Amino acid sequence: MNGLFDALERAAGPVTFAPGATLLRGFALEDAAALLAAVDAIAAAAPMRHMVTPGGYTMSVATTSCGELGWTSDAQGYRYAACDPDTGLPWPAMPALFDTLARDAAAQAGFPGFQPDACLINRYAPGARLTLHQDRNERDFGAPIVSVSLGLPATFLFGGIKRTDPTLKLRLAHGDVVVWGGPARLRFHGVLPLAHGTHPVTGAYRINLTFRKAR
Ligand code: MD3
Ligand code: FE
Repeated sequence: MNGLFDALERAAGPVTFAPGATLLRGFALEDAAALLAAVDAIAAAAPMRHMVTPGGYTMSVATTSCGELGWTSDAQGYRYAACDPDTGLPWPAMPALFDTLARDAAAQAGFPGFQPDACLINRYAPGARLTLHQDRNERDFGAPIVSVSLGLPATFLFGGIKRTDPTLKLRLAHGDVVVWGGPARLRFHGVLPLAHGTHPVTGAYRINLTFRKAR
């Protein structure tokens, strides 16, 4: 029933649905298999783990990173670090395909010259969620964040500048890319608990890549 709508949306190219927030439906579809193979290689060197928040909660989402910097969380707080605290090693390098895809998407959304130095990789199993939060550990809020969704679909919550502002729901599916910059950069956002399902490429998971300029 949504097939035609999706097709039209695809043909129309980038859709800016809020100031600074642009959806590129299916932008990563052709690269999906290569992206997922790269995620497997990264996770072999820097295993997916459930980080503990400064408040003492273990996250339901499993994470790893690649690039010059990786995102970490522990009792001391959230931060970006050059080494993986679990292995003591530098995070795996950002694959050229990741960098190219993120730059191209950002440019299409009106952010030419985006140079990500970190890619946070989130893995959701059914039931995993991300409560409403802001991304403010990066130094330069002038740079956008580019997100790539792979595997099982999720309902994304897009809020306002205050935690209590109303939220808009956005269905993000395999291959969808969203660029969040300018006035959207500091808006609250989250992901509802992932529904059970099986995706032909990722099985029982959703994988989300977020490209950031952390320093
Ligand atoms: C809107 N990840 O890792 S990606 C995160 O699907 C995170 O795994 C979610 O939020 C996920 O921090 C959402 C979409 C996203 C990422 C960053 C944003 C939306 C954003 C920053 C500002 C506004
Ligand atoms: Fe976030």
